[in-house]
Amino acid sequence: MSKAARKNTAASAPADKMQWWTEARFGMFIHWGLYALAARHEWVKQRERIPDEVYQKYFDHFDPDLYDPAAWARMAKAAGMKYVVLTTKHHEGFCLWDSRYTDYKAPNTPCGRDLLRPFVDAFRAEGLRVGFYYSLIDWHHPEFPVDRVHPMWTNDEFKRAHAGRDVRKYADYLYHQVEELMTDFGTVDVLFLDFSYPDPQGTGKGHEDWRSERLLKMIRRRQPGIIVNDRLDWPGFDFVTPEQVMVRRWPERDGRRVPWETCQTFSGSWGYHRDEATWKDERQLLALLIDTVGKGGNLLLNVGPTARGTFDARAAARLEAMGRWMHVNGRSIYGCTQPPDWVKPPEHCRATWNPATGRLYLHLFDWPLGTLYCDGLGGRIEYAQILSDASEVGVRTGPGGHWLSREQGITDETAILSLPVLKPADTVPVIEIFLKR
Ligand code: FHN
Repeated sequence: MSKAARKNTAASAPADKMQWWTEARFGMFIHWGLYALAARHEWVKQRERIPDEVYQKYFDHFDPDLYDPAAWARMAKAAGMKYVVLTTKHHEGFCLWDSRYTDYKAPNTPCGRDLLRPFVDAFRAEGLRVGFYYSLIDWHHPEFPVDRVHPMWTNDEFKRAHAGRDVRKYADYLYHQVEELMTDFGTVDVLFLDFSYPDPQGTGKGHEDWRSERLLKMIRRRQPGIIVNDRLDWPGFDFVTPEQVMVRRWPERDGRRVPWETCQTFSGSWGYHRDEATWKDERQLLALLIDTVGKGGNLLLNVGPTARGTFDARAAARLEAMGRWMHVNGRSIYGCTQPPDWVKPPEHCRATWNPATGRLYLHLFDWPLGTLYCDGLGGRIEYAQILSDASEVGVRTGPGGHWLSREQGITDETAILSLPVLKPADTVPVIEIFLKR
C-alpha cells in the first residue's frame, strides 16, 4: 500500500466503538513481568546488557505468592479508573498467560499458573473494561533479529552467532500469540501493541517485520469491537499514544483531531522500581488527568506491581488519593472533553466540558480571594456550585460596583463568580457551571 494510500483511518473509526472509551477518560496501565524481581525498570535487561542465561534467575524465582487480581481491580475501581491494560508480554518476552507457543511463561515458573485469566475475570467482575498490552519487541525469542533495542546489540560475538535469525518466523510467532490473546479470553476491549521503530538503516523494525497488515486484519476479525493503538507502523489505528508528555493541544492527523490517550507513570519507571524517588504527588497527578481531559484525551496511568504480586505503598497511596478526589469530582472527568473555543478559562484554571449535559467545569489550581472573573461566560450561566459539596456559587454578569467597573475590564461578557474565602478541602477544587441551554 502506498504511503499516500496509507492514510490514517483513526478518525474514521466507528464512533460507537469508541464511545465507552471516550466517556471513560481514565484507565490503569499495569506493567508486570520478570523485571519486577530486578526492581530497577522494565528495560533492565537491555540497559545492563544482561544475557539470557543470567536473566534466567528472575524466571527461576518468579513466585508472586501475594498476587490477588481482585484486590488490584478493587483499587483500580476505587481510584475512579474505568478500564485496565495489562502487559501480557513485555520486551523481555516472558508471557503471563499459558501460551501454547512458548515455554517462557508464568505456568513454568515457581508461580506455576496462568496469571492472565484470573486477572481478566477479576477486573470484569468489578465492571472495568479489559485491555491487553503485547510487546512486538521480544528480547528472548530465538528468531527475533538482534537490533539496536536488543540487549545483545553491542555484543559482536552474539550477533555473529545469531545472524541467521529469520524475522518471518518471529512474525508468525507474534501472529499466533496475538491470536491466542484475541481468542481465548473473551471480549478484549483494548489492544496496546508496543512498539515500532522503523529506520532506513535497517537497525529498526516496522510494519514489514511484524507483517502489520496481516496482524491487524486478524485482530479485527477476532475482536470486531476492539480499540487498537497506533504503534504497529500501519494505518487503521483507533487512537494515538503520546507517552510521558503533556500535549499542548488536541493531537491531529491529516488535519483532523483524533482520539488520543496519554500513558504515564507515577514515577519514571513502568515496571516496579524500588529505589526510584521521582514519584509525582497527588496534585501533579490530578493536573495530568484534568489537563488531558481538557484537551479531549484519556489518561492511562501506570502501576508496576512488585514480584510478590502487590501494589506497593507508594502506588496504593496515590490511587487512594485520586479515588477520593474522583469520588466527588468525577463528573468533571467522565464524559467530558475540551470545552468550546469561546470558553476562556480564568488564570490558574483548567476547564473541561460535558457536551451531553451542557455543564462546564473549572478546576482551580489556585484559590482566588473571593472573586473569579470568567470572560466569555457573561449571560451564559444558569447556575454554579462547588462540585464536591454542591454548595452554591453566586453568579453575576457585567460591570457593577466600584471595583467591578469597565475600567477593570469587566464587560457584559464577563461572568463574576463569588467564592468563599476558604478554599474547599479538595486538592483541586472544581466549580460546576450549568450553562444556559
Ligand atoms: O519500551 C516501552 C516501555 O517499557 C513501556 O512499556 C512504554 C509504555 O507505553 N512503551 C515503550 C516505550 O514507548
